[in-house]
Amino acid sequence: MSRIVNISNRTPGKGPAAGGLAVALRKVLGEREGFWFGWSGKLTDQPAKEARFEEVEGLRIAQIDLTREDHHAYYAGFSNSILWPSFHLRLDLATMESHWYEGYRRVNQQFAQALLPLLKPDDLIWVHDYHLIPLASELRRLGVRNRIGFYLHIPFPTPDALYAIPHHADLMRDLSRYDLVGMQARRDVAAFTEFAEHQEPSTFGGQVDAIDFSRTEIDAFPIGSDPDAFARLAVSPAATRMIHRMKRAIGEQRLILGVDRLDYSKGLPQRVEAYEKLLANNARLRRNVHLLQVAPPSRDTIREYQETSDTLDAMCGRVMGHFAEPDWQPLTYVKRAYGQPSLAGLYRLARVGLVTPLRDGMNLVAHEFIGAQNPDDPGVLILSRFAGAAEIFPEALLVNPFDTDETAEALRMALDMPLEERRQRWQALMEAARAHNVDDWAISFLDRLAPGTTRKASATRD
Ligand code: ADQ
Repeated sequence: MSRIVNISNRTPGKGPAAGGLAVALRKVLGEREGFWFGWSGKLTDQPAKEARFEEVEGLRIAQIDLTREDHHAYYAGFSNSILWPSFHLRLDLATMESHWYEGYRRVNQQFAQALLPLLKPDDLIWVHDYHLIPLASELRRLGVRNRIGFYLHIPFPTPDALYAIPHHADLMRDLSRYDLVGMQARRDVAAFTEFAEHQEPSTFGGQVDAIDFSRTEIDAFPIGSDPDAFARLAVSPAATRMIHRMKRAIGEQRLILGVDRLDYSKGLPQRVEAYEKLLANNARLRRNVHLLQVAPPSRDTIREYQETSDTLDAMCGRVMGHFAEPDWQPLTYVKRAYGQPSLAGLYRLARVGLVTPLRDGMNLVAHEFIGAQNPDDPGVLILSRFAGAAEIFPEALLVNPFDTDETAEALRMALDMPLEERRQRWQALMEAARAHNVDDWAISFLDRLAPGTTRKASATRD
């Protein structure tokens, strides 16, 4: 069976990580030969040429260091101040410093050069996410003929947002150098196809060469979690301890739960505003509900992230000032990450899971929340229609997160929902979560990348 060479910006570290990819892939790749390649997390003065190998919790990991300047332009710059906001349709939050593109390109070249001596001819190469769009081009330039797949974990932008990105035509040409491009949702494939089929009018009236996508297969491969593992985790001793801690704090109040990285795409201020409206419109719920928002900071060197954090601080303070009493607090806001067992406990205790990103590739919190519910007394999932997960989970209460009146009303409905309806909805959701579990996601992507090569893995699993 071919080895899998898995490549992402960061390789998985030890301990709890508030990042989607590590959680999703650790298990599947642990069962295959190969290695995971990425940046070491170290910044140096000189560019590193060779990767270092180490073993992390059963995975073979190869890493390179990057220079401070390159890393800044590549990561905080082009990837997270241009591509992330634009792909999430937040051009207003993008900083279009197009010179960052040089550092972005250089880091992709360094990845390719360090990878080259490590590759075998029949390795399957799987590249992850928007940091590494040019990697296949750079590998092909060095003569690599292997099958290379790319998976985009975030949404694909609509054509107008795409055209606003400096060097977008190069990036699209880079995507055409992959054998397979996987997206989270059908809406992303549709946006990509719209670009590929129409392509754009020429700049300055000149002729633009159409990009040839005929050798690249594009499809949706919605990622998932391991819902049965979450079901087990949710009754583990660590989860039970967390449930007791929370119950000591809120007693019989019903818990509304949000769990996110602190990111403007997650719609956190809108969520708190919806909760504020719920309390304002339904006096009977005061003292009977509690919002817990868990949101550890991420990318906090970027100004827009600090601003989101400040906005959220101010909004939580406002709701506290307005509704809190000496013996009742309407919400708790925790700016730290928790391990999966503690999260599973919180999911299970929650009457409502509030997952309301303004735009999200998939959103694994929605999958994990479903897995962790008590089948006899399940909570209700309120889910943004702009999360990729909305295509998988139509039985959630789907909301437009920009409309905080609508979200407030969904909260009221969720809190009032009879047990029978909660059970019926949850059963359908759990079935969908199982049908989209993370093992099948990885196997179906790899199977499409190299037909026949993962059959053995599927058979062993069954
Ligand atoms: P993220 O934007 O990081 O991921 P999401 O899918 O919601 O978002 O979460 C990924 C993982 O991080 C989940 O396993 C979750 O449990 C964990 N996590 C989130 N908040 C946490 C917290 N407060 N404490 C501890 N753990 C936390 C990106 C894309 C998503 C896509 C994933 C996977 O933005 O759209 O679903 O990749 O493809």
